[in-house]
This record gives sequence, structure tokens and C-alpha cells, in this order.
Amino acid sequence: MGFVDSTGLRADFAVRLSELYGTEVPAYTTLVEVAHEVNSDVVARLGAEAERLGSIDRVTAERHGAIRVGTREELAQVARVFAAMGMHPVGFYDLRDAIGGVPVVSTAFRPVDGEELAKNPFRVFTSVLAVADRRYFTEDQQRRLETFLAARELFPPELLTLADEAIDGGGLDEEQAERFLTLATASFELSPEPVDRAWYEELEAVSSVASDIGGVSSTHINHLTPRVLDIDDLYARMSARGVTMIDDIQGPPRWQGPDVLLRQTSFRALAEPRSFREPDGSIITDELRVRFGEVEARGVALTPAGREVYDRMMVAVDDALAGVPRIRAAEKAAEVWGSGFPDTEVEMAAQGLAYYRYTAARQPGERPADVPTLIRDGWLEVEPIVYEDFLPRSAAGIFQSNLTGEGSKDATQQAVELDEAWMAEVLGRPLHDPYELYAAQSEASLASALEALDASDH
Ligand code: OOG
Ligand code: NI
Repeated sequence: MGFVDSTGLRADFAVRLSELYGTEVPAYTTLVEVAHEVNSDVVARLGAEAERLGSIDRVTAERHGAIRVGTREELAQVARVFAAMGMHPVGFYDLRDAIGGVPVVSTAFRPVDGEELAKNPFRVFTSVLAVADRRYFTEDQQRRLETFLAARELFPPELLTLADEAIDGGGLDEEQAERFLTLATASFELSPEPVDRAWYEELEAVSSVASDIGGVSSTHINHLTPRVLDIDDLYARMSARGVTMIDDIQGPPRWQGPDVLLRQTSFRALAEPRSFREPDGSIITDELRVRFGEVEARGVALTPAGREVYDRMMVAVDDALAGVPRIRAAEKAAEVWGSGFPDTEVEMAAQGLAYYRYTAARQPGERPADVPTLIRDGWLEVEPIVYEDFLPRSAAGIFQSNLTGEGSKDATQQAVELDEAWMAEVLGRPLHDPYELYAAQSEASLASALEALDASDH
């Protein structure tokens, strides 16, 4: 019998989730189609250059998902299911602090090494409700939320047992793999179970993220995001097809220099029929708008120094755009961005602003002693390391784009402390630091490139 390793499980899961989401949210399928059109056009136009940030095969299959859970136990279970697929928790995001904060903290489950990312980079942004945060929930609400959440089962025991077997054995035999994937996919399907109207609305008054998580007895995939090589082109094509997109592309502006981090946009949440239990006990069909379509373009990962410039430039662009007419905005944003970042990869690398993989390329003459000069003079060739993570500000924007109301937050109350250490403890496994992962890849390549240059001296 065949064996399906963790990579195979991950790739197959991403495909199944995509099929499921396509049947649930048909506009997602349109988005994927348009993304593929854009990507083939970019490859036709730029050739090999288009694949500097990942092979076209990788980019075509690439998705991220977003899910939301309610309790520590649920989060710990999700971690086991994803670990079976070679997806590990990376980074900590406190979305309560972001602009227009929402009552969740999050991590992303994804492959951590370069080879696994190249095979299939599927990642899932995973948020857990901050039920103990008094700014959002009263003591009474917290208690009722905890009772409600404790009574539901998101992941059947059979799925968790199979997950543990897959973790121990590095995969599952074909028959078990089939069962694991069926159960895992079904866990994220939209449930036909009636939603309790009064309970849902009470939570919705706090935040529509709270009701989406704690108002229903199951979880579901909130969105699934394809990757595109030219997001401005995609935005224009979707609008031309009559799909209403949010006003902006989140993240850095388009400009002539290297793409950095992440640019995202989305279409608005669509009305989906959902069954409700009314206060009088009757069951009716109404609709909810919680799920939407998002698309993203990825650029090079920034070092902490680069991230500082990034944060400064994001503010500078915002400031500069105040009062600028919309048709001039793109040009203005690009100009401001260019005042902070160099417009070549070589300079980004030489100034230590972004992470690159290095290869040796001997040049005639004397070898310079320092790394920046080796880069500038072409002794070290650079290849960008793609940003594999998320951005709190964009994430908050994404959450906001499909919130129904403002929600309410009692600023006189104390925040409950939830941090990286809390997250790692709940997950029962280490939380990877994204910077360390990028730096390790970059440093390893630099070391072997320098060795190769040494060797070529003799
Ligand atoms: C997650 C929002 C974050 C992204 O792409 O930044 C996210 C959510 O809406 O649950 O997916
Ligand atoms: Ni997303």
C-alpha cells in the first residue's frame, strides 16, 4: 500500500479545501481563474524573471486560508491537525492592538524550511478568540461563551488520533490518509446547523468576529487566498468583471523597485444563506455575510531594519496621500516609497534591508573584503527569499473589510495579557520566529557562497 507523507497530506488538503470553498463560495472560483490568467500573462511577458519569487508551479498552487477558533483546547487540536501536514506555528499577531482591533490573537501554520515551502507553501492564518478580555466581554458573557464553546466538538477524535499517528510516522498509509483528509476537510465545511439568533446577535454587538467564532457550533474556512504575480492587474480585471472589490490594495504601493512583504486585496463578503433558530423557537433561513475572497502578491522578506523602514514608509504614504486626488494617489505613493527604499535588489541586500539567498560569482581582479561590496560588485548574486508570513495591519484591514458593525469595546477595562509565551504554551510546541527562519536561510547561503569564493582563490 502506498504511503502519503506530510508534504503529500498538505498538498492534498490544500486542493480539497479549495474544491470545498469553490462550491461554497463560487466567486472564489472566479478569483482563482482570474489569478491564473494574470499569472500566465506575467510569465509570458517576463519569462524567467517572473519566477524570481517562486516557480510558476508553486505560485499556481499557492493558497493561504484563514480560520478562527474559540478556546485553547481547540487551538491545540488545530495545531495537531496541521502538524500532521508539516505545518508549524510561526509568528504571533495581536489583532487587538491593530488599527480597528478585533478580539483575537493569531499565529500562522506553515512549512518552515525552504524545501518544504518550495514543494507546497500552504499556510493557514489561525485566530483564537480572546474570551477573557474584559474590554470585549463581561464576566457573564465570558462564562456563557466558555460553556457554549466547551460543548462543541470541532475536530472528531478519530481525526486527532490519525493526526498524531501522522506526526509520529511522518505520514499515513493511503487508506488512513484518505480518512484523515476527508475528516480534516469536513471540519472546515460550513455547517447547516441552525444558528441561535439571540446568542449570535449578542456576540455580534461586541464584534462580528466574536459571533462568527462563538455564535456557531462549528468552525469554517473564512477565506482561501490565491497568490497572484500582478495584483494591480488582477484588481482591474476583477472590477471589469463586475466584482466589487474593497477600495484599496493593502500593504506597500506599486512602485518601480522590488516588491516587499505582502500586498492584498479582497472582494466584499457575500451573503450566504444560513439557517437560524429564532427566539420563538422557529427555524428560518436568513443570510450572513462573513466569508469573502482575498488575493495576494508576495515580495521579499524584510529584515528588522527593513521592517523599520517599511513601517515608517507606510505612515509617510498615508500622510502624503491625505488630500491628494485619487487619480494622482498611485504616483504619489510610489514617489514617497522611493524616498525610503532603494530601487534595486542589490542595494536592498547590501544595505541589509531584506533577506536574500547568495551564490558565488567570481569576478576578475582583487576580491573585496566586506559583504556589502561583494554584493555591489557582483561577487555575490542575490535571489530574494519570499515573505511567507502575514502583516498585522493588513490582517486587521482584512478582518474589518467583512465586519458588519463597529462592535463595542470598553476601553476603561484592562486587556488580558496574551503573548507569544501564552500561545506557545497553549500549542504545546515552540512558536517559530519568522525573522529567525529567514535569517537562517540567508546566512547558510552566504556562508557557502563565501566558502565557494575562498575555494576559487586557490
Ligand atoms: C484572518 C485575517 C488575516 C490575512 O490575509 O491577513 C488574513 C481572518 O479574517 O480570519 O487572513
Ligand atoms: Ni487572508
